[in-house]
Amino acid sequence: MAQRLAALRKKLTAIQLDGLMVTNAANLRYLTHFTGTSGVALITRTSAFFVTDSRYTQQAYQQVAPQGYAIVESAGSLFAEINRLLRKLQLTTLGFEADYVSFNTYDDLADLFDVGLVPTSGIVEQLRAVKDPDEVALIREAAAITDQAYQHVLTTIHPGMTERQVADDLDFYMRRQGASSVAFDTIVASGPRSAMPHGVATDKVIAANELVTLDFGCYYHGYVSDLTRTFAVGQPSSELKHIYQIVLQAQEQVIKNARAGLTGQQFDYVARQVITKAGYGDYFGHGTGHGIGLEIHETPLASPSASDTTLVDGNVITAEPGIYLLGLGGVRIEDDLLIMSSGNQILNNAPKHDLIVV
Ligand SMILES: [Mn+2]
Repeated sequence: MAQRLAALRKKLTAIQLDGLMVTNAANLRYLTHFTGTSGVALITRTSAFFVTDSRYTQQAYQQVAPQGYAIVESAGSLFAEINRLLRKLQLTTLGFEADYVSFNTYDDLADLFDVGLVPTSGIVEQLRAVKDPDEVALIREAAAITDQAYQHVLTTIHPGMTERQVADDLDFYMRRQGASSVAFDTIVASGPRSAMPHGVATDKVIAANELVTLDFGCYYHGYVSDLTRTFAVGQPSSELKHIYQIVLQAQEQVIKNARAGLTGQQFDYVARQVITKAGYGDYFGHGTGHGIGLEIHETPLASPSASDTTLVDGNVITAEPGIYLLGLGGVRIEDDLLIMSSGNQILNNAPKHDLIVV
């Protein structure tokens, strides 16, 4: 934590801010270890405060105080308490997280605070994009739980089950293995619904000879995993088998090439060119990858427009190309990669090398 605060203070100095007010829950957790829902951190170049209400005071002393924060319990508005601190500390410029402060809250803050409010964007997110070994270990564990859940579902899924039953089975299995919750609503998209990249599980009954795409993940001690596999329940059509092989090749090319120094655009292009050359470029509408960590979508992103993003050692990013054929079905294969200067490490080991038919 000392390292995180030191890195943040270096940024504050570079952009000439006296302090930063942090309100986003994931950023708060990253900087303070707080897991509650009501708190604001004020980090200056020399001090750190955490303001919360009485519901979380004890928790703040347990989680946040050991990280070097003075805990302040507020009886009323957390921002009023922050303002008292700003006066006491005689700050003149305060950064706030412009991406998460509503128009109305900004209005209130501008009235309440005596300091110059400076909108900032992505300061803590940039720090979060580079994972330390402890964070990688938690993502690895989240990925292992996800892999096990996939293996489990392959043994239980059968025609006649609904997508929702499969999702329940996956979700419950992950919690029994130590996950605190799912990372997002589990996607179970079967038959023609597999052409919907984000087809969250419905009451549709899974029929024989359909493709099924599962896209799911879990939280483990605050960190997420994100896994997608497409498999078949009985024999699907030859075109669907064909696109499986193309998506697999595209995803394997990404794994072969991903390393620090690549831009998000280049990372994306590795997959896109395989799919385009095979004639399915128009059926791959989303980006190839996104960072994961405390949140399911975070920095860095890999897409055709991500030319200003450069991957660095310690990023964890998904590799998830897909092909989606309206009315027929779709395929996506996704693993989580730890980016290193020499290449990458795959954090998942769920099988994918042949289309699995159950
Ligand atoms: Mn994903």
